[in-house]
Amino acid sequence: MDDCVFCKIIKGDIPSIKVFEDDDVLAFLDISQTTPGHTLLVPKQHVQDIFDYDTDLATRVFDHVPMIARGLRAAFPEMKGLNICNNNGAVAYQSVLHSHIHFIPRYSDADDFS
Ligand code: DGP
Repeated sequence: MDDCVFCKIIKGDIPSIKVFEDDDVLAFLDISQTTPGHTLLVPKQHVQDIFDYDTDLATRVFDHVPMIARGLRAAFPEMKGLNICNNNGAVAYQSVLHSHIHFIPRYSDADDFS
């Protein structure tokens, strides 16, 4: 997808801070850093949202979730918890139309939820 910001990140046309990469996925730091370590996991194949996945691709992408979570816990030992969320559709606050999973580390009860 020529006009997709996450496809450009996957291709390296837009720089990102990579957390993990293999043949199926790229994980990189979210530009907004809602909290330190806020990470996005995206399929390399362009799919718009959860409704676009077939079972095989869903398995290959979502199987990475525990590993990314454990990696963030190792990298940010002061992390006390983690929100994992996946927005689908503008009404659900999806702003980038290339499916992605947010990992938002939580450090205290006072962390802003946004
Ligand atoms: P969502 O609202 O669920 O579609 O989240 C999209 C996220 O993508 C948002 O938290 C900000 C992030 N984002 C948008 N553009 C860029 C970019 O160019 N680089 C990085 N690293 N993150 C981006």
